Amino acid sequence: MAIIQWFPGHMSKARRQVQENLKHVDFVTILVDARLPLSSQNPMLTKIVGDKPKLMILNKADLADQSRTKEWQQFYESKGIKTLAINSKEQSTVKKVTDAAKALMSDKITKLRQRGIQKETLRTMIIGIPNAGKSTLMNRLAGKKVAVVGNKPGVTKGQQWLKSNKDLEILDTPGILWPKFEDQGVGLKLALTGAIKDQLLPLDDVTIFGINYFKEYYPKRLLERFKGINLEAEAPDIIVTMTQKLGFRDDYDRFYTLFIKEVRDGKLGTFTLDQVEEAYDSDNQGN
Ligand SMILES: Nc1nc2c(ncn2[C@@H]2O[C@H](COP(=O)(O)OP(=O)(O)O)[C@@H](O)[C@H]2O)c(=O)[nH]1
Ligand SMILES: [Mg+2]
Repeated sequence: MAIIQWFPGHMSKARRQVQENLKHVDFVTILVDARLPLSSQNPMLTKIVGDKPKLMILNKADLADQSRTKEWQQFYESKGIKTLAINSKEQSTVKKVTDAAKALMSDKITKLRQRGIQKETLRTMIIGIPNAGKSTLMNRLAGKKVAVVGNKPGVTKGQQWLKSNKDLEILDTPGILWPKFEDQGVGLKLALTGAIKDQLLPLDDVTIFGINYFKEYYPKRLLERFKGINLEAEAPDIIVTMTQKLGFRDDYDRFYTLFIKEVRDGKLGTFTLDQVEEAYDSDNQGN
């Protein structure tokens, strides 16, 4: 498999921008994809964010395996990081995020009050890797179309605060950070969920990874969607059989595209690609 060439040349600039903006906020909202709470994080996140209070939002929770999401929340909460699992497309998100922000900052608010300072509005900035849902969440919180939703960073205007309500304001420029890129396994997870461009990894590798993953963790879903497959067979054989059964003859690309799209759209059900054990493993390695 070719080495991944998606290391953005402007990483240190992105990091500086985030750190500059951090000065203006009370807490930072770290947005990750609930299907990959670990792989969709920036590898230097802790260094970049420093000791700013953090709210970790596991976004796209509607697409993720609920029990895994709970495990991930417990993992981060046990490390003292406040978490929230949401679907940014839902209206209820506004109250959930506002309440979490107030809970996160309650000590600080109390301390300020004791000094006679009434802190009305909490300010945050949203940071995350591309496609984590930053624009969607910002639009939802601001209650109007403000940020460009899609795979590309929005057009940057002069810095402004988007008012969510009297309690919460969001910096209009999200912090866009790069994902981990050293690890092929992480690359495949990012590719399968659509976090990185499809051109970056071969579609057959992504499909084989996806089939093997579903074979191991969600075999029934594979059987339900692709009736008559032999779960004992190797992924490439499954691909050949399915491509033929679907009437695509030997157009394997057509099958890869269909499979990847259906996985991303949740047609094979909710799933999570990162396991909490992987985080413990990397902890033990001192990373
Ligand atoms: N199902 C689901 N899709 C979401 C959610 N949040 C964002 N998306 C989708 O994810 C894609 C990327 O979102 P976007 O806001 O452009 O990500 P950004 O690159 O971080 O700004 C879009 O297709 C959104 O509709 C969510 O909570 N649930
Ligand atoms: Mg965006």
